[in-house]
Amino acid sequence: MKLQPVSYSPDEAIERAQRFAEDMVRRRTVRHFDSRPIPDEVLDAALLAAASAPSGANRQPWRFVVVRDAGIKSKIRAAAEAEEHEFYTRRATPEWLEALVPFETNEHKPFLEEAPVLIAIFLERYGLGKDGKRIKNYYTSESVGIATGFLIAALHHAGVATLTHTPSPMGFLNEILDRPRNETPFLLLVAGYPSQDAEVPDIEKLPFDTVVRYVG
Ligand code: IYR
Repeated sequence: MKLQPVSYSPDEAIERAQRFAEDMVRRRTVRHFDSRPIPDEVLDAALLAAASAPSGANRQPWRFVVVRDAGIKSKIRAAAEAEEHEFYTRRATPEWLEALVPFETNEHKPFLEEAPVLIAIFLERYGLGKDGKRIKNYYTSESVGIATGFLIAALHHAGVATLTHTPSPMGFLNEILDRPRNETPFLLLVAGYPSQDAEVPDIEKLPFDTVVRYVG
């Protein structure tokens, strides 16, 4: 089918690109949320944007499970904190713990109950045909990573802060959220509004010319 192209004049393109970048560079990962709810329409629109991401062979191997129920959030918190306890006391190497010092993280994850919304993002490793036959998916981590990026950007655009949380392993999410075996938890996105006293670590992004190189 014919593409319906979007086209901007160079001036418009520059304006749009710069406005978008200005908005995106203001994004900060937040770890302290208040309980103010996110409007359903904001969540729906952000998820629609996320689900429009490109994916290997258009298999769309992402599934988003939105959790707002206090009982389910508390189960997730308990299971995540059990894994985090193992991480901080046994699994993490001294080098890894050292790298985490600026973030002041520990095994306690109150945000999993305080934030109004948890979005558990699952990666569908393979599809299942009607006869139970496995249908191969392609570039699943790349695809789900891109969709997650779209989701974080869309929520940020609407003023919603997020935390990309990855308790490891996250198998408990399959049990608590009753997801099938062909889905692997990819990431737990905590979403909401920063609490009044929210602080963020004093960290910086790398200089532009370290991360970008124009050749030719
Ligand atoms: N999952 C742990 C540890 C952790 C690891 C990285 I890499 C971070 O950038 C932040 C935390 C936790 O959530 O505390």
